[in-house]
Amino acid sequence: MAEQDTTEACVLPNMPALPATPQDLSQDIRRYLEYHLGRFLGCDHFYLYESLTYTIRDRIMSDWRNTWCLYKRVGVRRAHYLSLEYLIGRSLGNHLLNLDLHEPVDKAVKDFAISLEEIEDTEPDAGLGNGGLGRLAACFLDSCATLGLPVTGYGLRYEFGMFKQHIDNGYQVEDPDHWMRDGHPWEVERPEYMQVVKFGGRTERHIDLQHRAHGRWVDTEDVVAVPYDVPVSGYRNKIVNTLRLWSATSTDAFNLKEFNAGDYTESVASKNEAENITMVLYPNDASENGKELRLRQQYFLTSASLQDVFRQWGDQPLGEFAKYNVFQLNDTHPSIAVAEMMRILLDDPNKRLSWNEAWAITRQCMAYTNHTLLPEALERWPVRLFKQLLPRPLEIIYEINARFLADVRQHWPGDTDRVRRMSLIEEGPDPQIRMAWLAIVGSFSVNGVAALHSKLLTQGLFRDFYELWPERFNNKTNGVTPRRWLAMANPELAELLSEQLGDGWQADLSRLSALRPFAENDDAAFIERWQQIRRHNKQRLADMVKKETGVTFDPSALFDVQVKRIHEYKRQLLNVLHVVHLYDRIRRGDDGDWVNRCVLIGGKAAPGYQRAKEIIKLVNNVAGVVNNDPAVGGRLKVVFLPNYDVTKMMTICPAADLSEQISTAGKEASGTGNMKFMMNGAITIGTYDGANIEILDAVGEENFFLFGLRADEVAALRGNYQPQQYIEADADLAHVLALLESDHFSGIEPGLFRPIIDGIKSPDDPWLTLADFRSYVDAQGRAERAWRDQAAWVRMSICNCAASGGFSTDRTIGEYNSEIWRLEPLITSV
Ligand code: 26W
Repeated sequence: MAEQDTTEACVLPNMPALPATPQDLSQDIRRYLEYHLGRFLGCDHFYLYESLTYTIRDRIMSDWRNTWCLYKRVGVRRAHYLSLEYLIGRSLGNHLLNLDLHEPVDKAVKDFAISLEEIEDTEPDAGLGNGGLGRLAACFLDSCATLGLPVTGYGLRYEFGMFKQHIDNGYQVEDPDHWMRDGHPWEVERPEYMQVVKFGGRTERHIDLQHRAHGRWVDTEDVVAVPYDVPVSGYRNKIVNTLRLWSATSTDAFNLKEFNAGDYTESVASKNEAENITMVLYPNDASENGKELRLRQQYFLTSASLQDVFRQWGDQPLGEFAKYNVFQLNDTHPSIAVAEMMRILLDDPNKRLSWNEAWAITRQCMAYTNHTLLPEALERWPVRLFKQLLPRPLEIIYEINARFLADVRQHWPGDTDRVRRMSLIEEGPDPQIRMAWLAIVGSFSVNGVAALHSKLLTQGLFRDFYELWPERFNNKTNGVTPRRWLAMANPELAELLSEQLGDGWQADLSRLSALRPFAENDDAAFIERWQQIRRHNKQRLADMVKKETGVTFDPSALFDVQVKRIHEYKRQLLNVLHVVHLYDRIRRGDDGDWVNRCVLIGGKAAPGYQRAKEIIKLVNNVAGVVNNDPAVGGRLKVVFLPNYDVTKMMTICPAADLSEQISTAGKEASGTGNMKFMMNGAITIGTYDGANIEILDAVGEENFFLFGLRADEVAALRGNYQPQQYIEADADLAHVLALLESDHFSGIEPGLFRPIIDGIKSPDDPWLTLADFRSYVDAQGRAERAWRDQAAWVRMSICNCAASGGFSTDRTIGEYNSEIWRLEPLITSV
C-alpha cells in the first residue's frame, strides 16, 4: 500500500460526532452484534463486549481524527514516549468515564438483558507490562491526553502479555496470557505506515556522489513493523491521543527470496523468527540476562518508532527537528534510540548529516528516566551480541564513546580510573555496553522518579556524570491517574467527592485538600458516609477473596494489604514475620485488646526468580495454618491472592485500611501502589523510602505509620550487620524464627523454608530484614491502637485522601512538560 499521511484526512470536511442516546447506542450494538459479528442475543458475553466496544470506538473516532489534525498543524512541538511496557488493564470503563457515556450505555445494554458491569467483566486486561514502570506509562498517557498535550506513546504489541498466575499446592504456576485471542477491538491496524527494521548483516564505509562519507549496513535480515493504534482519550476534553504499538512480521521480499529458491519451509520458518520479536513480554521486572530476543525487541521498538517520527517529519529542514520533537526514554530499555537516531541522521541518503550536526540534534531531543537503583536491574549488553545483531549501531556507539571519553580526559586530565568508570564499554573478558551511560550521554535530561531516588542517583550510581553535567539531572516524582484509581475504582467515594467538592476534582486533584476540614471538624454525617463507603468497598474485596481463595474476610476487621511484584527488596518476608508474630501471640495467649485483622498479599514472581517463588509458597503455607487453626478463631486471616493485576487492584485499593510499603530504605525508586492506596483513604505503614517520604510529608507523621532504618543508616549498617544480635535482643523475633524453624508451617516437607530462614539470618542479607523487625512490629502496634479508636482512624483516612492531590500524574506530567518537554497544550472546543 502506498505510504500516505493523515494530513490528507485533515483537509476533508469535519467528521461529525455520532449521536449517543441510549437508543442510538442500543441500535449500533445490535447492528455490530448481528450484522458485523454474526452473533445473536444469548451469545457469549464477549461478543456483546466487542459490539459495545466498536460502538464506543465509533464515538471516539471523530475526536481522534481532530486531535491528530491538531498535531499535524505547522509548528506543533510533540513528545514521543518510548516504552517497552504499557500496563493498561481494561479500557471500556475508562473511555465511558472520559466520554461521559456511562449513563446512556448503562441504559442501552438493558435491551440485551445484561448489566454493563457484566459486559465490562469480559474485557481482558491488556497486561503489556510487568509492574510499576509499565503502569506508570499507562497513567502518563492518560494524563497527557487529559492535559491536552501532543504526546504519542510508542510500544510493542505483544501477542502474549504478562503471564497469568495460578497457585498449585502453594506454588506459583505461570499460564500464558493470550489476551488478544478473541481479537482486540480497540485497535486500528495501519499497515500503510509500516516500517522496515534491520538486523544482522555487516557494515561498509561509503563515499557518496557529494563526497559525504557514511556507513552502510548491508546483507541485513529485515523485519517489518506494522503499527496498531490504540486511542487514549482525555477526561471530557475531546482530546484523543494515540498509543502506537508495533507488531513484527517478516518482509515479503525476504520470504520471497527463499520461497523462490524452493525452500518453502525455510521461508515459513523465517517468518516465524521475525514474528517472534513481538510474541511475548519478558516477565522480569528487575534482572535481565542478556537474552538476544529482548535486545531485538528493544531495537525493533526504537527503530520503528524513530523511523515513524522521521516519516512524519518528511522533508522539513533537519535543523528544526529538535525544536519540534522530544523523546522520553522509559528506563534504558529503549536507550539504543541514541545510536539509532544518529544512524538515521548519518546514513539515510536523504539526510547524511555530519557527525556534529547529527549529535547536536540527537542530544537536544532525548530525555531519559531512570526507575531503579538495583544494580542487577541496570542493563548491560555484551558487545559480541551487538556485533552480531546490530553492527552499525555498535560502530556508532564506539564513536560516541571515543568522543565522549576525549571530553572526560580533557575535564579530568590523568584520571584514568574515572575514564574507565565512565566508559560506555565495560571492559573485561566479555565486554559490555552500559545502556544507562549511553542514555545519559545522549540526553539533555536525566530524571529519577521520587525525591530520594533522584538524590541517590546523583550521589551514587550517576555521580561521575552529575559532576560533569549537573544541569542535566532532575526529579519527577511519580503519580497515578485519579480517573482510573479514584473515579473508576471507587465510584461511591467519587460521588461523595462530587457532592462535597463539586465536579472537577477528577482533573484537578489538588481540590481534595478541601476534605480536610471534614476530618478536623468531626463532621458526623460526612464521617458516617465515609465509613459506609469503605465498608461497601471492603465487602466487595471480601467477595473477591472468597471467590478466589475460599477464605472469608470479615469487613469489620482491619484490612492489611501488600500487593506488588514479589521481590526481596520489597520485603514481603518482613510482612510474613509480622503475621507469624501475631499468630504466635494468639498461641501464647498474649491476645488482650486484640484487633481482628485480614492480611492480603498478592503479586507475581519472575518465573526464574527462585527465592521469590519460595516466598509465595511460604505465604500460602502460613495462610493455610493460620486460617485453619481453631485457636485463632478467625481473629487473624491470611491470603495470598492469585494473579494480582490492574483490574484486581481496582477492587483492592479502595478496600485497604493499611497499605504496606515496607521496602529496605533506598531500594524502592518510588512506588505507585502507595499512592493509589493513599488516594482511596488507606493509611500507610512504611519505611522512609521512595515516594513514601513525600506521602509522609504531605499527610503528616500523625497520619502515617513510619518505621525502620533510613537509607543512610542502611548503608552504614551494611558490612557490619549482625542479625544474630537482633534475635538475641528480641524474644518476639526469636519466637517467630523458632516457629518457622520448627517446621510448623512446613510439617509435611521438613526444611522446606530453610533457604529463606538462612537468608534472613545471614549477615549478608542485603535487605536487612531482621534489623527492621522490632520497629515494624511497634509500628503495627501503633496501627492497632489507632484502629481501636475508629473515629480517629476515619479522620486519618480522610486526611490521607485529602493530602493525596499531589500524587496525580496530572501534576507529574505538568512537571515533565514545563521542565523537559515544553509542549503547548492543544486547545479544543469542549
Ligand atoms: C531489565 C528488565 C527490567 C525491567 C523492568 C529492569 C527494570 C525494570 C523496571 C525498572 C522495574 C520497575 O517497574 N521499576 C519501578 O518503576 C516504578 C515507576 O517508576 C517505581 O515506582 C518503582 O519503585 C520501581 O521499582
